[in-house]
Amino acid sequence: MAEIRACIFDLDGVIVDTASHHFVAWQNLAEELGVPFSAEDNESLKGVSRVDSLEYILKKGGLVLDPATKVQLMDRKNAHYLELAGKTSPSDALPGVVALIHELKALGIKVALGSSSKNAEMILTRLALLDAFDTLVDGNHITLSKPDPEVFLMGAKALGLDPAECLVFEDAQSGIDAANAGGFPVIGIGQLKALTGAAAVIDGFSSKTWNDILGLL
Ligand code: B16
Ligand code: MG
Repeated sequence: MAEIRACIFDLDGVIVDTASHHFVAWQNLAEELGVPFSAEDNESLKGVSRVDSLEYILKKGGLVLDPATKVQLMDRKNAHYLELAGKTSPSDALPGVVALIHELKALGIKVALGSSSKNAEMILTRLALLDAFDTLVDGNHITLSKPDPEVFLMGAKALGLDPAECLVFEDAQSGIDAANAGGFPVIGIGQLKALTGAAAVIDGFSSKTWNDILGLL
Protein backbone atom coordinates (compact mmCIF):
# COMPACT_ATOMS: atom_id res chain seq x y z
CA MET A 1 0.00 0.00 0.00
CA ALA A 2 1.28 3.48 -0.90
CA GLU A 3 2.02 5.93 1.91
CA ILE A 4 -0.94 8.22 2.58
CA ARG A 5 0.13 11.83 2.01
CA ALA A 6 -3.30 13.48 1.86
CA CYS A 7 -6.87 13.08 3.01
CA ILE A 8 -9.77 14.13 0.81
CA PHE A 9 -12.91 14.87 2.80
CA ASP A 10 -16.40 14.87 1.42
CA LEU A 11 -18.40 17.71 2.99
CA ASP A 12 -22.06 16.82 3.60
CA GLY A 13 -22.22 13.93 6.05
CA VAL A 14 -18.48 13.83 6.75
CA ILE A 15 -17.57 17.29 8.02
CA VAL A 16 -21.06 18.58 8.78
CA ASP A 17 -24.60 17.23 8.68
CA THR A 18 -26.10 19.45 6.02
CA ALA A 19 -27.86 16.42 4.50
CA SER A 20 -30.84 17.17 6.72
CA HIS A 21 -31.11 20.67 5.18
CA HIS A 22 -30.89 19.24 1.65
CA PHE A 23 -33.66 16.82 2.67
CA VAL A 24 -36.02 19.52 3.94
CA ALA A 25 -35.42 21.71 0.88
CA TRP A 26 -35.85 18.91 -1.69
CA GLN A 27 -38.87 17.49 0.12
CA ASN A 28 -40.51 20.90 0.11
CA LEU A 29 -39.95 21.31 -3.60
CA ALA A 30 -41.06 17.75 -4.39
CA GLU A 31 -44.28 18.28 -2.43
CA GLU A 32 -44.99 21.42 -4.45
CA LEU A 33 -44.56 19.33 -7.58
CA GLY A 34 -46.83 16.62 -6.17
CA VAL A 35 -44.01 14.07 -5.98
CA PRO A 36 -43.59 12.02 -2.78
CA PHE A 37 -40.06 12.34 -1.35
CA SER A 38 -38.94 10.07 1.49
CA ALA A 39 -35.84 9.77 3.67
CA GLU A 40 -34.87 6.86 1.39
CA ASP A 41 -35.03 9.15 -1.64
CA ASN A 42 -32.80 11.61 0.22
CA GLU A 43 -30.34 8.81 0.97
CA SER A 44 -29.94 8.02 -2.72
CA LEU A 45 -29.33 11.71 -3.48
CA LYS A 46 -26.35 11.99 -1.12
CA GLY A 47 -23.30 13.09 -3.10
CA VAL A 48 -25.47 13.63 -6.20
CA SER A 49 -25.30 17.07 -7.85
CA ARG A 50 -28.13 19.60 -7.69
CA VAL A 51 -29.17 19.11 -11.30
CA ASP A 52 -29.08 15.31 -11.08
CA SER A 53 -31.09 15.48 -7.83
CA LEU A 54 -33.80 17.50 -9.57
CA GLU A 55 -33.82 15.07 -12.49
CA TYR A 56 -34.31 12.21 -10.00
CA ILE A 57 -37.42 13.91 -8.54
CA LEU A 58 -38.84 14.76 -11.97
CA LYS A 59 -38.32 11.19 -13.14
CA LYS A 60 -39.96 9.84 -9.99
CA GLY A 61 -43.01 12.03 -10.64
CA GLY A 62 -43.03 11.35 -14.39
CA LEU A 63 -42.67 15.09 -15.01
CA VAL A 64 -41.07 16.68 -18.07
CA LEU A 65 -40.16 20.36 -17.71
CA ASP A 66 -38.37 22.88 -19.91
CA PRO A 67 -34.79 23.93 -19.04
CA ALA A 68 -35.78 27.42 -17.79
CA THR A 69 -38.30 25.97 -15.32
CA LYS A 70 -35.69 23.50 -14.08
CA VAL A 71 -33.27 26.35 -13.38
CA GLN A 72 -36.03 28.22 -11.49
CA LEU A 73 -36.78 25.15 -9.37
CA MET A 74 -33.10 24.55 -8.57
CA ASP A 75 -32.69 28.22 -7.58
CA ARG A 76 -35.72 27.97 -5.33
CA LYS A 77 -34.45 24.79 -3.68
CA ASN A 78 -31.03 26.35 -3.20
CA ALA A 79 -32.48 29.53 -1.66
CA HIS A 80 -34.36 27.37 0.86
CA TYR A 81 -31.21 25.30 1.52
CA LEU A 82 -29.17 28.47 2.09
CA GLU A 83 -31.78 29.75 4.51
CA LEU A 84 -31.23 26.58 6.59
CA ALA A 85 -27.52 25.94 6.05
CA GLY A 86 -26.62 29.63 6.26
CA LYS A 87 -26.98 29.34 10.03
CA THR A 88 -24.14 26.79 10.23
CA SER A 89 -21.56 27.66 12.89
CA PRO A 90 -18.26 26.09 14.07
CA SER A 91 -20.11 24.01 16.68
CA ASP A 92 -21.94 22.18 13.84
CA ALA A 93 -18.77 20.39 12.70
CA LEU A 94 -19.33 16.66 13.26
CA PRO A 95 -17.62 15.22 16.37
CA GLY A 96 -13.86 14.69 16.03
CA VAL A 97 -13.44 16.02 12.49
CA VAL A 98 -11.81 19.33 13.45
CA ALA A 99 -9.34 17.59 15.79
CA LEU A 100 -8.43 15.12 13.02
CA ILE A 101 -7.92 17.91 10.47
CA HIS A 102 -5.62 19.73 12.90
CA GLU A 103 -3.68 16.53 13.60
CA LEU A 104 -3.22 15.94 9.86
CA LYS A 105 -1.92 19.50 9.41
CA ALA A 106 0.55 19.03 12.27
CA LEU A 107 1.80 15.79 10.67
CA GLY A 108 2.27 17.46 7.28
CA ILE A 109 -0.49 15.41 5.64
CA LYS A 110 -2.40 17.46 3.10
CA VAL A 111 -6.10 18.15 3.56
CA ALA A 112 -8.46 18.50 0.59
CA LEU A 113 -12.18 18.79 -0.02
CA GLY A 114 -13.98 16.65 -2.60
CA SER A 115 -17.64 17.69 -2.55
CA SER A 116 -20.45 17.80 -5.09
CA SER A 117 -21.85 20.93 -3.43
CA LYS A 118 -21.66 24.38 -4.99
CA ASN A 119 -22.09 25.80 -1.49
CA ALA A 120 -19.01 24.08 -0.04
CA GLU A 121 -16.85 27.19 0.37
CA MET A 122 -19.61 29.04 2.19
CA ILE A 123 -20.13 26.11 4.58
CA LEU A 124 -16.40 25.73 5.30
CA THR A 125 -16.18 29.47 5.94
CA ARG A 126 -19.09 29.29 8.38
CA LEU A 127 -17.36 26.37 10.12
CA ALA A 128 -14.14 28.48 10.33
CA LEU A 129 -12.35 25.62 8.54
CA LEU A 130 -11.63 27.10 5.12
CA ASP A 131 -7.99 27.99 5.90
CA ALA A 132 -7.23 24.42 6.98
CA PHE A 133 -7.73 23.11 3.43
CA ASP A 134 -4.83 22.88 0.98
CA THR A 135 -7.23 22.56 -1.94
CA LEU A 136 -10.98 22.58 -2.54
CA VAL A 137 -12.75 20.76 -5.35
CA ASP A 138 -16.50 21.19 -5.32
CA GLY A 139 -19.61 21.33 -7.46
CA ASN A 140 -18.37 24.52 -9.14
CA HIS A 141 -15.35 22.74 -10.61
CA ILE A 142 -16.65 19.39 -11.78
CA THR A 143 -18.67 18.39 -14.81
CA LEU A 144 -19.44 14.83 -13.72
CA SER A 145 -21.27 13.91 -10.53
CA LYS A 146 -20.16 11.13 -8.16
CA PRO A 147 -19.96 8.11 -8.81
CA ASP A 148 -17.65 9.53 -11.49
CA PRO A 149 -14.21 9.95 -9.88
CA GLU A 150 -13.62 13.43 -11.39
CA VAL A 151 -13.97 15.32 -8.10
CA PHE A 152 -11.32 13.22 -6.36
CA LEU A 153 -9.00 13.02 -9.38
CA MET A 154 -9.00 16.83 -9.57
CA GLY A 155 -8.13 16.98 -5.88
CA ALA A 156 -5.21 14.55 -6.23
CA LYS A 157 -3.96 16.44 -9.28
CA ALA A 158 -4.09 19.78 -7.45
CA LEU A 159 -2.02 18.24 -4.65
CA GLY A 160 0.43 16.66 -7.11
CA LEU A 161 -0.24 13.19 -5.69
CA ASP A 162 -1.31 9.79 -7.00
CA PRO A 163 -4.81 8.59 -6.08
CA ALA A 164 -3.26 5.74 -4.05
CA GLU A 165 -1.61 8.37 -1.80
CA CYS A 166 -4.91 10.15 -1.01
CA LEU A 167 -7.35 8.66 1.48
CA VAL A 168 -10.98 9.61 0.81
CA PHE A 169 -13.62 9.94 3.56
CA GLU A 170 -17.17 9.53 2.21
CA ASP A 171 -20.67 9.06 3.63
CA ALA A 172 -22.43 8.38 0.32
CA GLN A 173 -22.41 5.14 -1.68
CA SER A 174 -21.97 7.25 -4.83
CA GLY A 175 -18.84 8.79 -3.27
CA ILE A 176 -17.38 5.43 -2.23
CA ASP A 177 -17.98 4.17 -5.77
CA ALA A 178 -16.30 7.33 -7.13
CA ALA A 179 -13.24 6.83 -4.93
CA ASN A 180 -12.93 3.18 -5.99
CA ALA A 181 -13.35 4.09 -9.66
CA GLY A 182 -10.45 6.56 -9.32
CA GLY A 183 -8.14 4.16 -7.47
CA PHE A 184 -8.37 5.93 -4.09
CA PRO A 185 -8.39 4.14 -0.74
CA VAL A 186 -11.68 5.06 0.95
CA ILE A 187 -13.18 4.94 4.41
CA GLY A 188 -16.97 5.09 4.70
CA ILE A 189 -18.60 7.29 7.31
CA GLY A 190 -21.96 5.91 8.44
CA GLN A 191 -23.53 2.50 8.94
CA LEU A 192 -21.72 -0.65 7.89
CA LYS A 193 -25.00 -2.09 6.57
CA ALA A 194 -25.66 0.89 4.31
CA LEU A 195 -22.24 1.26 2.66
CA THR A 196 -20.28 -1.20 0.56
CA GLY A 197 -16.87 -1.14 -1.10
CA ALA A 198 -14.97 0.88 1.52
CA ALA A 199 -11.77 -0.36 3.23
CA ALA A 200 -13.64 0.19 6.50
CA VAL A 201 -16.79 1.94 7.69
CA ILE A 202 -16.74 4.04 10.87
CA ASP A 203 -19.59 5.93 12.47
CA GLY A 204 -17.54 9.14 12.71
CA PHE A 205 -14.23 10.60 13.83
CA SER A 206 -15.00 10.95 17.53
CA SER A 207 -11.88 9.97 19.58
CA LYS A 208 -10.14 8.71 16.42
CA THR A 209 -6.48 9.60 15.94
CA TRP A 210 -4.67 9.40 12.61
CA ASN A 211 -3.01 6.20 13.84
CA ASP A 212 -6.41 4.65 14.56
CA ILE A 213 -7.51 5.48 11.03
CA LEU A 214 -4.33 4.15 9.42
CA GLY A 215 -4.93 0.94 11.35
CA LEU A 216 -8.19 0.46 9.43
CA LEU A 217 -6.51 0.31 6.02
P1 B16 B 1 -25.55 21.89 -3.73
P2 B16 B 1 -21.25 16.23 -0.79
C1 B16 B 1 -23.54 16.92 -1.98
O1 B16 B 1 -22.47 17.23 -1.18
C2 B16 B 1 -24.74 16.50 -1.17
O2 B16 B 1 -24.50 15.26 -0.53
C3 B16 B 1 -25.96 16.35 -2.06
O3 B16 B 1 -27.08 15.99 -1.31
C4 B16 B 1 -26.19 17.67 -2.79
O4 B16 B 1 -27.30 17.56 -3.69
C5 B16 B 1 -24.94 18.04 -3.58
O5 B16 B 1 -23.85 18.13 -2.68
C6 B16 B 1 -25.09 19.34 -4.31
O6 B16 B 1 -25.21 20.37 -3.37
O7 B16 B 1 -26.97 21.97 -4.12
O8 B16 B 1 -25.22 22.61 -2.43
O9 B16 B 1 -24.62 22.31 -4.85
O10 B16 B 1 -21.84 15.15 0.06
O11 B16 B 1 -20.66 15.76 -2.10
O12 B16 B 1 -20.33 17.14 -0.02
MG1 MG C 1 -21.60 13.47 1.50
